[in-house]
Amino acid sequence: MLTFKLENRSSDSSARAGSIHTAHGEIQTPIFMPVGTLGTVKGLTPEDLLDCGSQIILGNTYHLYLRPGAELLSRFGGLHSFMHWDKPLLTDSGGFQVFSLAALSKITDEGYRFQSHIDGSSHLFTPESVVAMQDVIGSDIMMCLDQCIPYPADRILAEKALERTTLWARRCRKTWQEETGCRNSLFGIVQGGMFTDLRKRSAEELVALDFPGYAIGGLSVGEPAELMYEMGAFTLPLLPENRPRYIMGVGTPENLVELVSHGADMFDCVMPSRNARNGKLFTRYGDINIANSRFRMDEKPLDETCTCYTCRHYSRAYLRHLYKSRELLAYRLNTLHNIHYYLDLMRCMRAAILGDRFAAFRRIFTEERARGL
Ligand code: PRF
Ligand code: ZN
Repeated sequence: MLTFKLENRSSDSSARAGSIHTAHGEIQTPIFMPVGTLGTVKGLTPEDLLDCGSQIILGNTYHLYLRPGAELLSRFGGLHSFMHWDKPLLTDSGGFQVFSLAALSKITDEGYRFQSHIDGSSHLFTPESVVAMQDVIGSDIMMCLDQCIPYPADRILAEKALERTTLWARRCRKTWQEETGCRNSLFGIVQGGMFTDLRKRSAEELVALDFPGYAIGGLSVGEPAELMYEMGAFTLPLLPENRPRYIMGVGTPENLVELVSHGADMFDCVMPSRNARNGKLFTRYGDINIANSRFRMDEKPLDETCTCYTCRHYSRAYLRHLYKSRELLAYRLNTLHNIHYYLDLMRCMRAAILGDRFAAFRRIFTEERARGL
């Protein structure tokens, strides 16, 4: 099981720096986890990920269960050795991916019945089966099965989903303890829609179950950023100070800075990798589209302050050319940069928290990002 050490709390916000110790190494928080849904962060090797400073990556139970499947992963001794990644690994439990990808036929207290988005075959995910699957994957951090609801959603649905999420958390915890001997770690996920009293109830019910860490789900599902911040700021302090707090599926660089200021420790999002493949690149001075004709003859590196492989060796004009020509190298170089940007942002936040200058860091970050390239 993991242990979490709180290293510093900023005096001018609720931001915190810490470290998580797992069987596959240490994670320095706050941390961003690149998304490697199918056992690969698209376009990058594990060595590339290490070069960018990745300390932990995320995989998806839903995808890995459908392909390559439990039998193969079990034969290979889990995902770490199958994909040649020996650092920490977190897996999402599958519920959210069923909700967003599969043809969901039925959600009941039993679990999710769904049809595969690959071949239409029928499957059932239960709290017990997703913990067993994550144990086969060998994830250092497994997530409970939860029910995420869309935005907007009414109170009746939000309450039902939170009750089911607690029920499932209890069953996941039991399976984790009795079937896996708490070999790895299991996080509970807070739901409750955009209702503060439901968020509070969800957090209290999960905290009573005593998980090694806690996630906040159901954010960044289409609500305005201000509402997401309000829910994050309300829910984060309800979680135990001495456990890692993870905000699932968030977000933009601005979202990360805001939520770290309220005490979040961990994030994952497809944004840096997916946007890279669509030519949308993050820089210190704002976001750009590399296809823009203004970069046609531009000899400067993408981000003059960035130390990534891409920025050390290539011009904006070359990156634009690769992207416009749909060259495979475009995906790779763009992804390297965007992941490096996100991880560097987290490192800068951590250093600012450790030096107790988070508010100053944040002022400069906001100013520079708005300046434009
Ligand atoms: N639950 C789970 N995974 C998730 C979410 C959730 O609510 C979200 C919502 N932003 C992203 N990924 N299990
Ligand atoms: Zn770069």
